[in-house]
Amino acid sequence: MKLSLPYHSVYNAAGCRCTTATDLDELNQSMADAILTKSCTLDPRVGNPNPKYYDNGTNSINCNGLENMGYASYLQWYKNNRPNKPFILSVAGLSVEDNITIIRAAQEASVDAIELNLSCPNLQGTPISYDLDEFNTVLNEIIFYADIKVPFGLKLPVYNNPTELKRVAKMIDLRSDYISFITCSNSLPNGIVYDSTRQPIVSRVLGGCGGGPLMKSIILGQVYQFRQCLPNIDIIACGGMTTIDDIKDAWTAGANHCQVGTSLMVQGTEIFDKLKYD
Ligand code: RRO
Repeated sequence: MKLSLPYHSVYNAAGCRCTTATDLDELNQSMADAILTKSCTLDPRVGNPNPKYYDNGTNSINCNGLENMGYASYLQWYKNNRPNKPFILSVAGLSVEDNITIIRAAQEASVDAIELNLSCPNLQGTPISYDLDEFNTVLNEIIFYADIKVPFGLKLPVYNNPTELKRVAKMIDLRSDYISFITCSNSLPNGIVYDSTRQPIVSRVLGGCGGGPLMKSIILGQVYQFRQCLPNIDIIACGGMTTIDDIKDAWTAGANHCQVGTSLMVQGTEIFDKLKYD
């Protein structure tokens, strides 16, 4: 099923000012074209110890660790508020079974779309979407058992190896009856930022990095390569989108919509006023 968003939508990236009910209220009142939740699990999670986020105004690092209210609270917020813009649930269950349970409940609640996140950089071991055999198996199971009937997409990690990217594109193409969009991309895993006393700035030392012109170049490359392989799928650019020119670059590379992450963290929801254009 096709994603139904206003043409060239601009909205928040999962994880950025979308974790609490107050965050969702603010997104609802903002000029964002849609509301995407923090990636949710079956049960609420407090995530990693603080500090788990840092930015220097341009680049960010996080080791959030999937802090979230639990899927039921996001669906409850949706039920209570009925926003007059699309509501997208980001799903990051800790097992195939959890993902199936959450996706089924989200469909029952008539969310507008589901973005499945199998690319969190801050959990133990290899993110599923980097282990392509495992990714293939997990997608088969989720699609088979979750009975997908709302617009459904994948939040992908950065694939620097073009052969790997093409293999992922093929996996998506084979499931194009179910997967209608992809979001390129999650943060870059396992960076380090030290403070002025040479201490790691986030509690787990390593974290996912995002924001800024370098990230934007990487993301434009991901969008461009996936667009060549997947002419009919919706592609959402996410990473280093700060100005209208960045967003126009994303359309040029082949994106349909854009998500804003670090710049939303830095500037707050007012960034969506600035990113409106005709
Ligand atoms: O919660 C996180 O640590 C996190 C997630 Br789920 C994700 O997908 N990307 C990220 O940078 N952080």
